[in-house]
Amino acid sequence: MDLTKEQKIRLYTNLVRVRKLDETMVKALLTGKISTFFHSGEGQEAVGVGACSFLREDDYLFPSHRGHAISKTLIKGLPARIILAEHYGRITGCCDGVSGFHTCDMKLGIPGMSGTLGGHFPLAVGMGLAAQLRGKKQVVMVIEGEGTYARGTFHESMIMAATWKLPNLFIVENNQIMGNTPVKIIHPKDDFADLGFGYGVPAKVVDGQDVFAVHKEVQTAIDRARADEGPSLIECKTYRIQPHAVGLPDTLLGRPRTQEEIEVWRKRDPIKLAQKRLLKEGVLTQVDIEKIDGGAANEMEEADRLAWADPMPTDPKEILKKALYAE
Ligand SMILES: Cc1ncc(C[n+]2csc(CCOP(=O)(O)OP(=O)(O)O)c2C)c(N)n1
Repeated sequence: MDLTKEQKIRLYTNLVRVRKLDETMVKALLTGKISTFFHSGEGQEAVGVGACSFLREDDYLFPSHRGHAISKTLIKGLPARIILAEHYGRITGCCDGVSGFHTCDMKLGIPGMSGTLGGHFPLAVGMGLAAQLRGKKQVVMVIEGEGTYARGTFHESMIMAATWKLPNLFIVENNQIMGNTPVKIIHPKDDFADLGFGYGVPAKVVDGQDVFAVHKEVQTAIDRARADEGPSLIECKTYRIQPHAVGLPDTLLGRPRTQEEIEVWRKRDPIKLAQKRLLKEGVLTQVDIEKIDGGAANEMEEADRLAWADPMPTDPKEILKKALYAE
């Protein structure tokens, strides 16, 4: 189904919101306000935004560490102020079962992030089985980097999801680099989508810089899952603009990464691409674009202010009591 004008604007606005939140986090780090690390997702926003903008609240989402999941969790409803509070070590960021990098809020269908990459796959399939038994047509989405699709847990999970036609969606956020290793060295084929065919799972490759293309393929997969037709695999080709984590040396196999390649991908920035299309279609004007930009900037400034105003946790027992959950 074609997107309405409002839906297109929502996708565009979400891209801008995610970029501004990413920038807020990078700024806090580079100005020495926080001393953690951040795996920036700059340039990869269209994957999470395209995949998650129209999920239902009761759908489940298992995101990865890239961009500390903000292109997925912010879009599924986790407030920016909570995500920032977690990074700033504040109490609302680590209590009430809510946390940014660890991304858990069961009320929003975000069960948490696995620091052991690939730990999500079997959990997602378990939740897929639960969703199927519940019969409410919920879907369970996993979004992981391409490197993580080398884990055995993915293959074990695919067999079960495919055989039992579970409502799972496996999204490969292929940013071409795993840590400091180019993808070509860790995978024998050009397309990770090929991994689906061996399991009889429909699979597609999509331009991960094009939020509308990502949304279209993911929506088709969601519709299949809700119609009890089983899982799908979608590979989104994108590119990591920043180093693996902000502040780390930006190397590939021990050598500095070439700036030329980064510049080529910057030209296909997902926000610029979406902007160009929506201006051409007459969906947005330059004034609208500036308004959206200003709105997102205000949202993140306010979130930043509230996060810093939040108290630090003092009682470890209270944190443990609030941060653990069971369902
Ligand atoms: C099981 C496991 N192995 C290794 C790591 C260390 N590690 C953290 S991020 C990362 C790179 C993962 O690459 P990819 O899945 O492609 O995601 P990207 O960082 O490119 O977004 C690695 C190896 C980990 N967290 N878990």
